[in-house]
Amino acid sequence: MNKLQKNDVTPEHIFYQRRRIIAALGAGAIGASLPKITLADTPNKASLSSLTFKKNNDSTLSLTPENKVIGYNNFYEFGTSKSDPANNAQHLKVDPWTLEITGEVENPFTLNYQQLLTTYPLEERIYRLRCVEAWSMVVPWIGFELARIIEQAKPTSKAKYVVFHTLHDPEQMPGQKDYFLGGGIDYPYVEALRLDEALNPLTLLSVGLYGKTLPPQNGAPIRLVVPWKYGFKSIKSIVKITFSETRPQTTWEKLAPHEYGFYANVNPQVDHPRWSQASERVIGSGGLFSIKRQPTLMFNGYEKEVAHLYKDLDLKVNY
Ligand SMILES: Nc1nc2c(c(=O)[nH]1)N[C@H]1C(S)=C(S)[C@@H](COP(=O)(O)O)O[C@H]1N2
Ligand SMILES: [Mo]
Repeated sequence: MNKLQKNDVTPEHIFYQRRRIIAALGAGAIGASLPKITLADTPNKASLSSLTFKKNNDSTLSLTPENKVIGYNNFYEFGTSKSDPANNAQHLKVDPWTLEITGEVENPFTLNYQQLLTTYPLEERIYRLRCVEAWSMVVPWIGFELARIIEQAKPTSKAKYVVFHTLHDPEQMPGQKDYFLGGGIDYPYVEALRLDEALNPLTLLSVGLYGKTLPPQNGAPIRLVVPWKYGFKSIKSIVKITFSETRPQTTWEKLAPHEYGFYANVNPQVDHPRWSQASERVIGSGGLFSIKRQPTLMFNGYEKEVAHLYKDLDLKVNY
């Protein structure tokens, strides 16, 4: 039993899962079908390697304890409970891995596992990750700016969007085989950014956290981190990045377009239809009944760096 159970809001998937279970089975079976939210037993760190990277000494944010960062996760390919990814993802095979960069570019290329870790100088970025479920964490990510890959790929004049694709491998990812375990998502998981968002210096491709390579549950071997957007934009275990003229439909948008928009900018003034976004629970803080709440900041605190990207957009419409 853990303290998060009492205070958690309904996670994003349960609403849909509940509706579908009702449709599939009839109302009688509902109570027993709801997933529990628990932390995994101490996840295995044995297989992670240390990374060499430039330390970040400017951040004033206090870090979330490592066991929370790697034990309380959303990675629906491995199940929808917060403990499922740490419990079910440990055997994800990350080496060999191929990340393919393709589409509207002059220079398509691929990177293998070693190249992901060594091609671009690594640095630490301490960012808050704010989930639309109204909780947040502060994570010492290790990675490099997505802009490095974009420069190397040389987008053509047609490229307007950068699209990211998670591994599709139902043999390894049980949520891709089991509709309920996978939260009803139509896999593979896809996310996208406008090219100017992708080029912003805050946008990171992360290969590690807390000094080591990424644990599978956090999106090994490479995942996106977009700190001014809700957590769901920060797509995990990426196998392909494509440059496109048209805006694709992204995973959560496809599941529930009135709840999850393409932009997904953290915005305390625009509520999710089911939950306020004005404040958030700070994961890893406080005692049993005193988990701390704090106000949510516009663009998650990165207004100065990114507000200019949206100066011509009505953020109530383009949520
Ligand atoms: N492929 C994939 N990427 C994903 C998800 C997912 O289910 N599948 N969940 C997203 C959500 S909702 C959040 S909040 C973050 C959580 O990242 P963390 O587990 O490293 O904290 O990952 C995002 N990336
Ligand atoms: Mo999320």
